[in-house]
Amino acid sequence: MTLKNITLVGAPVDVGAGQRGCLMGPDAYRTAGLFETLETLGHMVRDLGNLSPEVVEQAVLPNAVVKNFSEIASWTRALHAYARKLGREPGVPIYMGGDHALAAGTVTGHAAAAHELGRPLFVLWLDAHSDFNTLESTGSGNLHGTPLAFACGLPGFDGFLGHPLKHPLKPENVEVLGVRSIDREERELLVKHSVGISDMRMIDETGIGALLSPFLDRVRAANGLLHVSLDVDFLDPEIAPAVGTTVPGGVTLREAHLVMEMLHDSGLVSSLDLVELNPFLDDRGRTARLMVNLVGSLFGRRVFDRITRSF
Ligand code: NNH
Ligand code: MN
Ligand code: MN
Ligand code: MN
Repeated sequence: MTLKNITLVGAPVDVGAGQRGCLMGPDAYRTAGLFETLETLGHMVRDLGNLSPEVVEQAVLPNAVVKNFSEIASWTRALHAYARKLGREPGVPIYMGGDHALAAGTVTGHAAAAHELGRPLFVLWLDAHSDFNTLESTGSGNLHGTPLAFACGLPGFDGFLGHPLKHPLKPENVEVLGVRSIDREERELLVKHSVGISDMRMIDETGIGALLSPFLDRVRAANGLLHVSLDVDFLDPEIAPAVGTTVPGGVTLREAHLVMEMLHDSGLVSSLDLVELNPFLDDRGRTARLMVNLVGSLFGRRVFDRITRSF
C-alpha cells in the first residue's frame, strides 16, 4: 500500500448551513480518532489545527434571501489560498468541516493548484444534494447549497473571492453521486451545464461500483487529480444521524465502504472534504466514528487485512 503524507485542517464554519453546530465537526473528528486511525495505517499525519478567516467588508447581495454572505466569503478566501498552497505540495489534505460552504474555497483552491501543475481537476461530490444553486436560484439562502455552482464558474459569485474565478471546474469533470434532493431551478442548471449525476435510482439499478468505475477511469486516462467532497448526508440517516439536512433513502454502510475502497484502490484521490457533520445532533458519537471509519477505508484499511492480522 502506498503510504501518504496526510494533512488535517479544521474548517469550523457553520453559517453556510441552516442549522448551527457544524463548527464542532473538526473536534469531533479528532475525538473520534481520525489522526490515530490514519497513523495506525502507516501514513505520515500532521494536524495543522483550525483555520480562521480574514475579515471581509460587507458585500452587496444579488438576492436578499442569501444568509451570511460576508462570513462565507471570508472563509472562501482563506480556504482557497490554503488549498491552493497545499495542492501544489505532495500529500493529501483532509479538510475537516464545517458545513459544505467550505468547498467553495477548497475545490477552487485545488482547481487553481491543479492548473499550476498542468493537470485537470476532477471532483467526486458524495451528497444527498447537488449544491448547484446560484446566489439567484437559492430558495433557502443557505450558502452550503451553492459551492459546486461557484466552483464550476456559474455567474454571480465574484463576491466570494473578490474577483472572478480564474480556474473553474469543467462540469463534465464532476460526478455527483448519491443525490436525492434537487431544487427545481437547480435541476435546470445541472442539465444546462451537463454536470455528471448519479442519483439513488441509478445506484439501485446499476450498483454504486459500476457507476463509480467509469468516472475513475476517466480521471486516470486524463492524468487528473481527484478531489472528493463527502457530505455526511450522502449516507442514510439511519446510520448517520448527525446532519442538519437528513434525506431518507441514502447510501448504505456497504455501499459507502465500497466507494471508499474503490477510491483507495484507484490511488487517485488528491484531496478530501469531510463536511456537514453536526456533532450537536449525533447519537453518542456514532456518526463521527462512522465517518472516521470510512476515511480509514479510503486510506487503505481492509476487512481482509484485519482478519489476516488478528488471526
Ligand atoms: N438544495 C438545498 C438548498 O440550497 C439544500 C442544500 N443542503 C445541503 N446540501 N445540505 O448538501 O438550500
Ligand atoms: Mn452538501
Ligand atoms: Mn493560473
Ligand atoms: Mn447534502
